[in-house]
Amino acid sequence: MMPSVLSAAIFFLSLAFGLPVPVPHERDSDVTEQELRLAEKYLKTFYVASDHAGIMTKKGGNALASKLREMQSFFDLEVTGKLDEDTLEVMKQPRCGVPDVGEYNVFPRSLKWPRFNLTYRIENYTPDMTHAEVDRAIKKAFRVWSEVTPLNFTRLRSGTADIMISFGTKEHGDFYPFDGPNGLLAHAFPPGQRIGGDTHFDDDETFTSGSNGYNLFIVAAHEFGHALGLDHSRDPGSLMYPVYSYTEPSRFLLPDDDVQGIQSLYGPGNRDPNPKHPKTPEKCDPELSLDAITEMRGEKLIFKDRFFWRQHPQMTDVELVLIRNFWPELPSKIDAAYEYPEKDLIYIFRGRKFWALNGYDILADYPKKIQELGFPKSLRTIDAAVYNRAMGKTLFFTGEKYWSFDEEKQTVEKGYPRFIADDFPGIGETVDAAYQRNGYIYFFSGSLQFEYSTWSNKVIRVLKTNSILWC
Ligand SMILES: [Ca+2]
Ligand SMILES: [Ca+2]
Ligand SMILES: [Ca+2]
Ligand SMILES: [Zn+2]
Ligand SMILES: [Zn+2]
Repeated sequence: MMPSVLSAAIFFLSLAFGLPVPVPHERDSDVTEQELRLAEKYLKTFYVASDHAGIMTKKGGNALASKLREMQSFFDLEVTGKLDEDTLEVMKQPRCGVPDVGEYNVFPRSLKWPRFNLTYRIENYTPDMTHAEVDRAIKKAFRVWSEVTPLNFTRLRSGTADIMISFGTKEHGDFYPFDGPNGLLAHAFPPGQRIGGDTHFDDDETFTSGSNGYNLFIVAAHEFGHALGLDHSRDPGSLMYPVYSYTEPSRFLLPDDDVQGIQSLYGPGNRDPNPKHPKTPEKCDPELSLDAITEMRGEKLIFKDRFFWRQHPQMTDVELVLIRNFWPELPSKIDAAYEYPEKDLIYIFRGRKFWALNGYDILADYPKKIQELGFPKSLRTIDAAVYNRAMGKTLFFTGEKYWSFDEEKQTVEKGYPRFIADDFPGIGETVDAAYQRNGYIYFFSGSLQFEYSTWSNKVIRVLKTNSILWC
């Protein structure tokens, strides 16, 4: 097995420097040699061919491009077969060392453990945390899975356990070396004899029980999913998504996608103490409602729960992204958002707080309180906000009323609040989200959106909310 992996690696290498990456994309001129090397290594490691011989016989750049397409499709990127900016961005994210595709050739596997009572042993410790902290993180990570299945995990202090847990660096005894800081964080072997189920952490990382470095509980919970037989998921909200993403451990809830996965192997347990399992929104759900919409530098960001969809103007597909992967400091769900293009800012509202963002950066001094904008102290939330460029005013909707805010003077205008139903007849009494385009305001309320003409002051069309996502 190893020689074929190795030869595939050599093949990719020669491909990289022998042939141009097959791509007429304007971004490619920006790809550095280092990025090209990263891309090859990434595809080689995580998109292992299920049939190496097959790849070897393919001609020219097709093999690399087809791996690239496979990877883009896995991450719901635009499938171009080219090394574009978005693709490189994903490749640079810290992640799990288990391949996304074709792993059955690399890590031979049986599907699941034949019994519910399993043992684990922590063979050594990282210097980053106390032993007690490591023990707690590992125990809590197993509990994620035992709570939703009939599985039980018992810790052994000596001898051989089903799941042997260790920290190591670089080559650490299994021919799947780690890579120094970042990149690969950990890997685990699927259920089976001997090395099966074993879980290794890259000790060149800084593991913590908080948000710095990599949270050991989060990484371990993901790896134990593999140790129990799960593959990577394409659902960006799931624990089994291959890219690391921090959640505060005390607030962690196992996402529904992972529950479905593990229960398809072991069935449900007797009693699930945390039956709330967050679902990832389905863009074409006919009942889809939205939290907020804003534009950002020509893209549309459409917020729903922990996520937003990114809609590029020239593309017919949308990308689903976790809010915290873009802005880790923002709350996990937001109320309202709008762009103020004059200052290249977007404003995000949650409860009485709001943030000003310039691209990935949150401006210093934020969050601020909405009272600072001139709203009464009694106001608890903003439902929706939309900036009217022609007038230089932002409309804030809350309950059945709305305010007009003068961006230039930074004050709420006199005579407000007014009733939504009086000034925007036909859109209903409350608004979930709104955005403006070409003299129309699009108001969203539940599963409906209203195309409202600001010239003729009336609703022109009523559409389904999900039509904004091309459903
Ligand atoms: Ca084992
Ligand atoms: Ca690493
Ligand atoms: Ca809202
Ligand atoms: Zn993984
Ligand atoms: Zn290992």
